[in-house]
Amino acid sequence: MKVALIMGSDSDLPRLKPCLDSLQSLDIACEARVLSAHRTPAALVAFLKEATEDGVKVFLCAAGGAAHLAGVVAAHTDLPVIGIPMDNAPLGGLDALLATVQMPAGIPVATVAVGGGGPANAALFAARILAVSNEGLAARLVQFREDQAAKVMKKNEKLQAELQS
Ligand code: RP5
Repeated sequence: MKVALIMGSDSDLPRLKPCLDSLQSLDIACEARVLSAHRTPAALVAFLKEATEDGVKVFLCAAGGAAHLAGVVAAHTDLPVIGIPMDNAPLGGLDALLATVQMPAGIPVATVAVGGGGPANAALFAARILAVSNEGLAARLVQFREDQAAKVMKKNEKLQAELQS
């Protein structure tokens, strides 16, 4: 049970920490690489082959600006591809969002939100794909959801206590 996270630049890495953390907390192995659709096209295609032979089941692709990474990866594989548009200056990620999400019919890319919960949701979406055929992971996702709900309820209780004091 393994995924690959490909980022177009190491400048993307700090904002991908929630993605890596979420994968780790769900016990999903991840191969992370800096590879660019534009700057290292041959190395990118070589990695896709190697990763597929190595058992990777989902590709997560993070890129900013003219973000063609997820689309190019999807063009080279039949495995699920999740695009993570990065919120770079000067256009704030709208450029990356449109470049990632507006795929032509026949080559699908599932695209998460720009910034915010996008990177973490990419990990959770990959987990849901893998959980279809992995009961242990499905159980961990149920536990994750319960823990998340419990945290929100605790925050609500705190708010109610503050409002009444
Ligand atoms: C994209 O260009 C990368 O994914 C990154 O978000 C952006 C800028 O890259 P650097 O100039 O910081 O290497 O391909």
